[in-house]
Amino acid sequence: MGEPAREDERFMAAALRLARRNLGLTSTNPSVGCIIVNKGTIVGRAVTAPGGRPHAETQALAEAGEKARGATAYVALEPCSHHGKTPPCADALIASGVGRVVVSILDPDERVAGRGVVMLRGAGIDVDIGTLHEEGGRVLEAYLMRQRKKRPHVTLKLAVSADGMIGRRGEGQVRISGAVSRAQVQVLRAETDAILVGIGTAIADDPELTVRMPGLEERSPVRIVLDRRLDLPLESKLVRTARDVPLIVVTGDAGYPSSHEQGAGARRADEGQSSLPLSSGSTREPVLSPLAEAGTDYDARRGALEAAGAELLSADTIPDLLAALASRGISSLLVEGGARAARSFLDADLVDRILLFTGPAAIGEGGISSPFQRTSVPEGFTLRRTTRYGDDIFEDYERDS
Ligand code: AOF
Ligand code: ZN
Repeated sequence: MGEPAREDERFMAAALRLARRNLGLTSTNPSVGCIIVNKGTIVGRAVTAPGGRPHAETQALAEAGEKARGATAYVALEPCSHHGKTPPCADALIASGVGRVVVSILDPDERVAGRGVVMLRGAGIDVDIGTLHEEGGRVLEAYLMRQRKKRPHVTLKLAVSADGMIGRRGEGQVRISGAVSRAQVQVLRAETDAILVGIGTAIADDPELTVRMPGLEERSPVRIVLDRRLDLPLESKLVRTARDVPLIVVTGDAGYPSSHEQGAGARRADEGQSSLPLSSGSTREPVLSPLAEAGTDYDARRGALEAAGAELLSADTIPDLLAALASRGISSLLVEGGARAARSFLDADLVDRILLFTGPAAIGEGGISSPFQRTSVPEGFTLRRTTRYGDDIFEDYERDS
């Protein structure tokens, strides 16, 4: 007989690994993993299905069938107790005859909030709560943030050159990080509900912000551009793909306080260039020019963007924007650049995690300064992990709670 606690952790770790698999696919539902174990053997395993239903438990129980009787169910999140779009998982667990349920995290959804556990215990099932709760809290962090704070969990991603720059003035994308980092960013995007950039970056880089990795293509998150004046060009890749992958254009002051007082060129120089890694190290001019420069007035620009499939969203502050995104079920947001967008979120104290990629080369003259670099990460963040991706140093910082 192994130690029961150890065994619980081992199976819960497996349930959490399963949960990770569908991160970014189940919104507005959390991605939950469930493992059913009978006498030390896994007889059922499942993760919340893409789109959020069916829930994990019902699928895992279906696989286990009769073998669920007397078994232990390991679930990342407390089984639901409500009649939502599907019947309660707590009822399904009771009906299956499982003898014990091990839960990592209690569900803060007000329809559940402990009732799942009460139902299970009421039916004579042993319930243990809190196994690997730290890890469980990380896997479910986006869902928990939206439930508890009514805003998405915000990750800021920055790629910074050895001399602390995120790009070069007047240029499109400049190579900062290498191929391994680029692949990591694709995985990150696939796990995220939405990606955000500022208009300067959208114009300077003309990014598509989709996931382009074999097997992950269908996981492209919602793209969001902070664009107070509606400068996003109709010929940009973002607009041209707006019918296939949702695009939200944010107007109002959240789309940059003060940016309207500056000329487009000044804004571009100040905030242009995302930290997006690039296809070539070439020096080229920004690929696009702002829509306003075409002489179209605001209402016409608005109409044209909407006709192209973009959705316009007005928000006056970053907190307002985040609340609006949360109310549409967006639980995780990846801020990808540029410097001004990064600063807006940092100034609002609304960054939960910072992923910093530091490349080996210097940008030199004409560089656009990063809001911070390895030696000057804002206070209130703790380094959780550091590793090398090729020649890049990768650091993962978490906000102190
Ligand atoms: C579970 N197992 O795999 C998931 C759960 O809209 P509904 O009916 O699908 O309910 C959504 C809620 O269900 C969600 O807010 C959360 O409380 C729970 N998610 N619960 O038992 C699962 N994904
Ligand atoms: Zn459920």
